[in-house]
Amino acid sequence: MSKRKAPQESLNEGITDFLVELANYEKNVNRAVHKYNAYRKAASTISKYAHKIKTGEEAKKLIRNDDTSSSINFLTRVTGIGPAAARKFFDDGVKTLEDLKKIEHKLNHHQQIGLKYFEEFEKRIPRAEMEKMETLILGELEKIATDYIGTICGSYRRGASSSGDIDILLTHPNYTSETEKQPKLLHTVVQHFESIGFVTDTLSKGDTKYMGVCQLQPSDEDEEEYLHRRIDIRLIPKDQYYCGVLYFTGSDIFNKNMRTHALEKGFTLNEYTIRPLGVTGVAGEPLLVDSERDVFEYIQYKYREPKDRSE
Ligand code: DCT
Ligand code: MG
Repeated sequence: MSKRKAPQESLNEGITDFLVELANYEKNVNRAVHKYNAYRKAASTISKYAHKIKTGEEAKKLIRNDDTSSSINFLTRVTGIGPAAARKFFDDGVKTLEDLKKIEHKLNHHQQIGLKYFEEFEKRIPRAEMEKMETLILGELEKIATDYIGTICGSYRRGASSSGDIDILLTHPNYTSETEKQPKLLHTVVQHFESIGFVTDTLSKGDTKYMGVCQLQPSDEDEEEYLHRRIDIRLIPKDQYYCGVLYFTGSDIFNKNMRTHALEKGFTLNEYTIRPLGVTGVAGEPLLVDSERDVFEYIQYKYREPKDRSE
């Protein structure tokens, strides 16, 4: 009897067959050879795995294991390192946090701060801490000038139990899209937050957008120090403030859905304005907006409280 190789028992045949099918689809239908290769590679990795895959997480780990993209994705977790920089570091053999520390002098200021606080920035901010920061921020704004208007947006405003960062929107009645730029309104606030030790580092400072780092000082009842947190402050003209608040409250999915609905109703909506679209599809002048509700009403979208804006 001739020796016949026993058929290779594959525990994950369903998955690998499907991946091969996807690969062929990408190659033949979409002519996407890179996607074809990626699916083939994933199928090959999984076919060598000696256990039955039970969760997506397990499959992901496996597929990413030998993949350059896992190193590149990791590097982009450092604030200041985008996909292009990550790829460049990777090509130079810089793949881990330790590698980055060795070439710290080659990083720009933003990236250096990102590296310095890497572990702290990865941790989410508990809602109780966000509430403390909101009280401090709004209280200090009031001290600087009573007519500043500030809102902590992002997931915090949606009622999330924890947040990734602090997104502050700031405006002032004297500042509109018709007046001159007023960077001083923003820089005064930043300087004040630095002077009280709340803002500890700056990543970038423009006329309308500040990106930095902040930290609460522990009070007597606190047992531990607070972590360093990412803080963004945006100065927005008063007439664009509520479109800004709406946008930066999110979620990103809610924004996308609301923009789609706006288009269906003949409006174009972005983080600055809402404008009617003419028959030719050209956007007209911005509509007057004095609250988030105004935007909902223009496009006949049922009002939703921030806590109901996950999608
Ligand atoms: N946003 C958006 N589209 C994006 C990114 C952001 O519409 N691609 C808006 C919606 C949320 C807001 O900006 C703030 O962005 P993040 O801080 O990234 O989101 P978040 O909802 O505050 O989540 P996290 O708690 O992680 O900060
Ligand atoms: Mg956020």
